This record gives sequence, structure tokens and C-alpha cells, in this order.
Amino acid sequence: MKTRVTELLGIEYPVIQGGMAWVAEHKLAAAVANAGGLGLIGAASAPPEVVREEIRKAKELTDKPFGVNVMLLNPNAEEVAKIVVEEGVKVVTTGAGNPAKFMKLWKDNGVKVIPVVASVAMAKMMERAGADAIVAEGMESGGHIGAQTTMTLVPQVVDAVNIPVVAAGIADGRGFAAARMLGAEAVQMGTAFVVAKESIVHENYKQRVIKARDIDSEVTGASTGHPIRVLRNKMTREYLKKEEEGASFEELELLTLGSLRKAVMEGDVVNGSVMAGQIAGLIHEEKTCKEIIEGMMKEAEALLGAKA
Ligand code: TUI
Repeated sequence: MKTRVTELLGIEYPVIQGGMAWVAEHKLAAAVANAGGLGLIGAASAPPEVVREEIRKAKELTDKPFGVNVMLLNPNAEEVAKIVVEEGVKVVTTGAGNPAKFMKLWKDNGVKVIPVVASVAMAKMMERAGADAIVAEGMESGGHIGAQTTMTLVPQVVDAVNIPVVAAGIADGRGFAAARMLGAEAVQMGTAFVVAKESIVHENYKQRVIKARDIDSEVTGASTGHPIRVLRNKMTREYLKKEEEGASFEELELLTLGSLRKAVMEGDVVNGSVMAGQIAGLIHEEKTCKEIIEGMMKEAEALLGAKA
């Protein structure tokens, strides 16, 4: 299936992996790349030199294109932005902020820039700043989110910009076909790849996602200006109770400090942050990245017809 996104990135399938903190390391990025999608290393809050190492390790595992997601709340984002260029990475996605100040550096060095946005206004701003494509991410997605739904955000972003739009929050062929109908030219998948066989995420986390129902996530941090979608557990119950009681930003931060690492690496799904999208209810088994992508594309092509 050819779209402006497959052409732009030189990939076989119009599928981009989410740049998930702790989850999107070199093995997952390479597996997605080798399966024909765009793999991503999520720089998140990792020390910049660790990001460099991750890029180098991914290069050893694949000759296909892969990118780096730069998380803009990271105080080291500028250093990561430079490392991406030094290491010859060809694609960057960004999250949780406005990447305008890095745009010139990246564009001058031939890096394709695909900001993740949660509003039409930010999508337009990114197009003006020189973005090559846009990921429109709705509030159903896991992790740091905006307030719009995918169904309403994607077509409004498609109408507002001329660059290609990627719809986030998709996990199967029906969702892919729907995204295409809304005008998206690729999908971004995060939660679906969390449970990939090649994902290094702790088995407890994967099982929690696999067992999740549609209603099993909560949004913490609405009061601090950093809303984060996570699966419900002891941590979210305490967090939401404290938030309701008007706890300070500092007190709330203490509850979640290191909590994503705890869930992803140690498998503590009781006290940790189990970030996942509402789509988790649709994910029922561990599959390889190739099975995830090819299964979805086959289903989507049948729905969309031969011209897909
Ligand atoms: O970035 C994400 N999702 C993330 S980042 C992340 S790491 C983290 N962990 C704990 C606490 C905080 C962060 C976990 N999940 N998605 C892309 C995304 N970007 N969603 C929403 C936005 C966004 C929000 C505001 C993009 C731009 C924006 O602009 C605000 C402004 O004007 O600067």
C-alpha cells in the first residue's frame, strides 16, 4: 500500500511505531523496521549517550529506516536533537511539546520531522514550521495525551494541513481502514507493539494490557497540566484520590516518580504506571511485529478493496 508517508519514509507499510518511553528501545525499533514499518527509539528521559547507544544497536539489527522520538518535556531534549543528527538518523517524531526550536537543525541536516500533535492549532503551526508529516493523537491513546478524540481530530487535521497525516491509536485492520477513510495516510501504533513478541516489556505488563477491557484506563495528572492515560491499579487509585483532595504538584509527582520504569522493567503493575491506550481492550495476544503489521494490512486491504 503506497501513500505519501510510505514514499516520504521509504517504508513498505504505512505504519509508524509509537516512541514509547522505556518500551521503544532498539530491539523493538529494529523489529518494526524489519517488518516493513517505521521503527522508533523513544528517547523519553534517557541520558543522551544512552540514546546514541540505542541508535547504534538498532543499526546493527536492521538496514531499514528507523527513527527517534524526542520527548520535549525532557530537559536534555536539545542534546538528543543533536545526537540524532550526528548519528545520521533520518526521521524524528516528537511528543509532549512544540519542536519548533529544533526544526532548522533537523531540516538543514535532511532529517524528516513528524511531530505528534493533539490539536488542529498545533498541526498548523508544525506545518508552517516545516514538518514533513503530522501524527494526530487522540485522547484514547496511552501516555501523555490531549483532549480531542481520534475520530474528530484526524479529519479536522487532514482538512487543516497539506502535509500527510498519520492517525494514532489504531490496532487492527478495521481501525486502519477507518483512519484511511478519515484521510490519514498512515497509522501510528503504540499499545499494539507493547505486547509484541520482540518487545522487552515485562510479561506482567503485557498480560495486563492483554487482559484489559475498554474501560480499564484512567487519566492521571489532569490537574497538573500533564494528563497521562494509564491502566487502573493501586497507584492510579491513590493518585486520583490525592488529586481530588487537592494535593500539590510535588506530592503527586512523588507518587509517579520512576513508576513507568517500575512497571515496564520490574513488572510491578500494582504500583507502577501501566501506560496504554483504550485500544488495549482490542489486543488479545502476543504476536511478532511482522504478524501484527501484516495481519492488520491484510484485514485493511480486504475492507478497502484492491485500490487501497
Ligand atoms: O508524547 C506523547 N506521549 C507520551 S510522552 C511520555 S513520557 C512522560 N512520562 C511521564 C510524564 C510525562 C511524560 C508518555 N507519553 N504523545 C504525543 C503527544 N504530544 N500527545 C500530546 C502531545 C502534545 C501536547 C502538547 C503535543 C504538543 C503540545 O503542545 C503544547 C505546547 O504548546 O507546547
